[in-house]
Amino acid sequence: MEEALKKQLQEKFGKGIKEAEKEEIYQALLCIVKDRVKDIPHNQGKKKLYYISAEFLIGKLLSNHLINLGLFDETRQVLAAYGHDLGEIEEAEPEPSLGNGGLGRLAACFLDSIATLGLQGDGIGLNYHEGLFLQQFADHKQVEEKNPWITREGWLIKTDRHFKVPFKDFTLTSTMYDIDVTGYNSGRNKLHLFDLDTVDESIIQSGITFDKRDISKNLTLFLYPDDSDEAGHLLRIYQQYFMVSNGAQLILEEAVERGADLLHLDEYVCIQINDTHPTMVIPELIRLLMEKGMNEDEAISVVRRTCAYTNHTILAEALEKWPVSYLEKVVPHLLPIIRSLDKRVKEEFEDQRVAIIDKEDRVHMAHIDIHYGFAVNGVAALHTKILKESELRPFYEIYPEKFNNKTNGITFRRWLTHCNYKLASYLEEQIGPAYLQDSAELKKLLEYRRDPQVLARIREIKKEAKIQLKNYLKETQGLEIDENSVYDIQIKRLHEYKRQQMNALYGIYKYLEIKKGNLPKRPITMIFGAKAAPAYTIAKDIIHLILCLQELTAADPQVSPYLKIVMVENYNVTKAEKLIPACDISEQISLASKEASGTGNMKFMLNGAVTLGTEDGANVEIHQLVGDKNIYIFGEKSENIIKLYETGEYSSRKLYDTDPQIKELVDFLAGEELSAIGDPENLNRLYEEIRNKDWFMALLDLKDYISTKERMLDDFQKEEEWAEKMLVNIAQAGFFSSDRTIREYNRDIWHL
Ligand code: 26Q
Repeated sequence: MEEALKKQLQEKFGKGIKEAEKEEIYQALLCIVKDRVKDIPHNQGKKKLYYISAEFLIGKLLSNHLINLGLFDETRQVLAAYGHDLGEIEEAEPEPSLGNGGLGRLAACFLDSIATLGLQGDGIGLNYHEGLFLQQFADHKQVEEKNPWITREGWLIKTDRHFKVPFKDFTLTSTMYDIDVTGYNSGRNKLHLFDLDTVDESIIQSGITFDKRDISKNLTLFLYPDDSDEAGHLLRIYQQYFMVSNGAQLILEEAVERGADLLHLDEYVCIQINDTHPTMVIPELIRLLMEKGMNEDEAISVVRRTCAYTNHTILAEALEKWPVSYLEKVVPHLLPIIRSLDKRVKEEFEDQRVAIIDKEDRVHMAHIDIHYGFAVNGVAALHTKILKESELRPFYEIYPEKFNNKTNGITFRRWLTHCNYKLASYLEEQIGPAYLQDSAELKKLLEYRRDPQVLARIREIKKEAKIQLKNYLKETQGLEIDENSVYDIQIKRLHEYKRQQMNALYGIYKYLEIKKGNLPKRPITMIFGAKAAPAYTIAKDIIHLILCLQELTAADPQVSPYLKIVMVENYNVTKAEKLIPACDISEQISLASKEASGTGNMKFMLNGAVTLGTEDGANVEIHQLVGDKNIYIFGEKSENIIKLYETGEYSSRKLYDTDPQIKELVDFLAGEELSAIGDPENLNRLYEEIRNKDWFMALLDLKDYISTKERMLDDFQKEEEWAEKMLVNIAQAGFFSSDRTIREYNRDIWHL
């Protein structure tokens, strides 16, 4: 690496390694790594998997490739010898913001594991020029800006594949871009991102607003453009169809190249549909196969053997339903097929609940996937159980054999080796490198659970990560935090069901306790990171609350030595990589039954944080693995929550009126301390929402949450015992490797 780097820097910039600027070293490494990646053979085989997804939250790629190519250690050492730090060099790399949260990051972890296992599998998505959005804070509020990430030199490779995509009034010609996907010590796959040459960033006015009707200029500008009006809705249909039509054409072309007889497409291809956003791939494939001469029965039968669907949510508002009239306006040529699919279902099943087109003439996208795919999976054991028993029960009764669980996972290359190099190296010293290929090996660490030396070293590594985070937050946001405090972290999309508002109410509780003179034994740093969907008013009000609490606590000399509340701006993959290794308490506090899985919970555990959580999503499986002593569980169970929704019995107002402690905390939202800092309109709206609606029942679990967190903070003081909890969490995290998840997908669904 040293020679290659010298040569590149000399040729490109006429400099040696020592004198080169960080940006220049990054450019040189980019060139070297891209070149090496090219030499890795593509994974091959008769059958190929396509993972089609609206989001791929891939994060920065330099270290990822270095690790996978086995060049990470060497590169770090070479740079260090010349006074450079790889972490700092990476700051020159822009992070693509091609995703929103868990579903997108999962897709990225899966691509890493698919390649690592030597499986032939590519991603298919869109090349959003401005990503989701860049979050900035102004006046204690979220402001959205565009987030350009495409640069002249980067990982994106323009190909000469183009497809024609027909819409109602015009046809667009796509360009396919590729990003290489490497595996750990293994072969190579691709992420294909489709785009239009005519897209024009200059149509963006202030923030993220633009003319939603100018499709040839706006199609791939943003992920999830605002769909609060009809033009926005139509734009999302344009995007989705553009993604799946390109995908379907590519898939068929490549299958034919591999020698497929299209009547046996399922022997050559499996398509994994990542939630309902790519669902139109089903009617589109049927359409294309019929164009090639198949009759409808044949085409349906082929597609049904080829497509599999993953469900990532049970929230009603996320289950996509498109009005037929909207589809008519964008893709009228798909409607005869969708109507025919619907007719076949109605002929076979009387139950209205399983219809594709409902009485209000809306197309239920998930229903297409379930009827016309061969597999349906949930993403954690509890989630799949809820799908079978309640949310998708009528479907489970029809097709029990299609339903299966695939508990999510994370790639340890990014979420341990890269983000917590010191811990990864120490684990390797203790138990050997085998855990990198076989994550179950991490259990060997349990032998050391009472070894004071090992426990001391694990604590030391955590402390170093906490200092690094402190410095990072100081440099990037001017925030002051104390590395001797306990770091309590909640980072995820902002949503009421994830209950950041409940955590904020804890912050208010602690603030008031400190004001009364009840000081915590150890200072507490509460850290939040979250983007709110631009049109999600209450989510933005919750951000406003947190930012007001940040100022309130920082400005109060009586409180700030004991309690800091901070919110990280523009939370993304890169920031997660810095926050997770430094965390003591991992907040996983969704209302039971609402978080399909969670994957942040797994990342924290692997890095030695202890979970404070409800029995929801994969928390249930974490609980089973680490045992009662090594996790803090609170809150109402999912069965009871589901019943509460059925009976409509829950009343936050009753809790507010009858419990003085709850009332005190909720009243603080509308009190003078906060309104002196923030905007009374936002604070009062949130106050009324929680007091009178509280759809996700934050007040129901609030008291149990507070007392469990207090017990946890007490236990944090028992340093040896806490270190053992950290160790057990790390040791039991092996199950959550995405390599394990992908082996299961391949064993049960893909059969590559
Ligand atoms: C739907 C309709 C209109 C506009 C947007 C959407 C939409 C967009 C994104 C609906 C859902 C999403 C994203 C969902 C998501 O990220 N789900 C998460 O998936 C993770 C991976 O399986 C799980 O771990 C999380 O529990 C789940 O919340």
